[in-house]
Amino acid sequence: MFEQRVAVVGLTQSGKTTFLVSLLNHLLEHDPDRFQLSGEGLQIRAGWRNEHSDDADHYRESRLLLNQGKWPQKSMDPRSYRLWWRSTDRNGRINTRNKKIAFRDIPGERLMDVLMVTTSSFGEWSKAICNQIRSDQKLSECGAEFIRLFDVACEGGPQKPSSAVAKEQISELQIAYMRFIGKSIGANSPFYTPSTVAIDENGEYLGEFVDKSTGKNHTEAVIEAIITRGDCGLKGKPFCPLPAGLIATKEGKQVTSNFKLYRRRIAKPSMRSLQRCDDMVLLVDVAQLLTRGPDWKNVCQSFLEQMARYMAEKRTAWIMAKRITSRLTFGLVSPPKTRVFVVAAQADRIHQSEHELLRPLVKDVARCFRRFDTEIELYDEVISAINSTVSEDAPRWMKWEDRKTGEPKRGNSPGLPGNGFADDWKGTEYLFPRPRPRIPRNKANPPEQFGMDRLAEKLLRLKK
Ligand SMILES: Nc1nc2c(ncn2[C@@H]2O[C@H](COP(=O)(O)OP(=O)(O)OP(=O)(O)O)[C@@H](O)[C@H]2O)c(=O)[nH]1
Ligand SMILES: [Mg+2]
Repeated sequence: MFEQRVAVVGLTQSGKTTFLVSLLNHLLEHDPDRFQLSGEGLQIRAGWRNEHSDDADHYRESRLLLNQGKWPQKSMDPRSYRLWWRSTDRNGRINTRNKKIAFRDIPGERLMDVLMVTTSSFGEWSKAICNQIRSDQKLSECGAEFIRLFDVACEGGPQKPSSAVAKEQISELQIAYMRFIGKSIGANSPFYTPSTVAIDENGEYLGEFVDKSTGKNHTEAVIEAIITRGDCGLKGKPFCPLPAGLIATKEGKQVTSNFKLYRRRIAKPSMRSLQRCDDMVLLVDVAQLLTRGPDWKNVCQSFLEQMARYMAEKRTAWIMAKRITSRLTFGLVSPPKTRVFVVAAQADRIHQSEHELLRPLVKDVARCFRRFDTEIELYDEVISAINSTVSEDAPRWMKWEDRKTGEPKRGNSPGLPGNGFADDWKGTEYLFPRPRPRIPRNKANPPEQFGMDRLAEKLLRLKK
């Protein structure tokens, strides 16, 4: 039986795991009044394909955390949630035969490795990373030392330096690159690749190694943790961007093989699961985006651009066969498109009266996908997986419970820009609530949501 594969992607903390926990909860315990699908009375019956899998256990643990007023934990490993489902009418008559669906959740950090699969060699990746650093104001501030050393190493031209010089230059560049990543993390930029710097190959999280007791500022503590852990690649096999002259040396070849091993073991498996999906749900936390400002948005956008290009390049045998058929039939049979749902997530952090203003903002962030309209079908949605605030009638006043203390709070949510991102937008002018999850007293009931039912309807192709 055909399995529908859905990849749920987005930067770290965009709300992927929470989205899936809520969606799975609504599908597994479907209540047509809380989750209305395609007209009245349509009922979903769904279950795990393997009740005892690690992934099913992970879902149950995350759901339990919600009951305790806590959000799901940060993801460290990729997960696949595999369900069967069918729909019935209000009298229990079966509408559809059993179908299979698999949802894929990847830690947001791994997406940052996308450049490793969209470039064809270590040299090309090195150039792409340097261009990325040079082209962004914040990144070029964080990476000034690295770029200076890179340019010095380039001055030698394409001829190989001596072995001793190459060794010294590579080790200086490696340290400078790790310092650059530390500064970038400290400056809240989402740019860090290889992503093992943040989550190593065994799923250990950098945050746990950052020693806050040393009296150093946060960025220095992050840099120290990165350099001590040395996880700029696989354990004991570090790499960083190198100029062509150094790549050609014996030492540079060793770094190239570290890069290739990383690409094979970490970057390709994560990214390939995206390329193989039938549908993609791309979550954008607009509240976070507005708060972080234009530098952050620029970095996000250039990564989305890479992802869009990668998705459009699908090369699975089936699609290739369809492409050939399409040519032979003069386009009468067209190859299937990947559906990409660009979602303004966590919309409950923004006053209800402003939700429609989220749409032009996410459209802007994901506009690069529009360029690939022969391969990608694009939708935009506004959702909250767990509606945890109450919007009052008074303009933009909201109520919620504090994320840490649970104390009741009331505040005025900042107004969203009316015509997309403004030219003079800095980020500092925005601050949105960070509530604790609001869960029904009756713990068997799935959480209140909005927009997820509309999205599920399209995802499951229930709407005629
Ligand atoms: N108000 C509100 N906050 C949400 C919602 N979904 C997620 N959040 C917030 O976003 C945080 C991150 O959510 P996750 O689901 O863990 O994010 P993720 O995308 O899986 O993050 P990684 O695992 O790091 O890739 C949560 O701890 C919540 O604070 C939502 O529907 N409403
Ligand atoms: Mg997660």
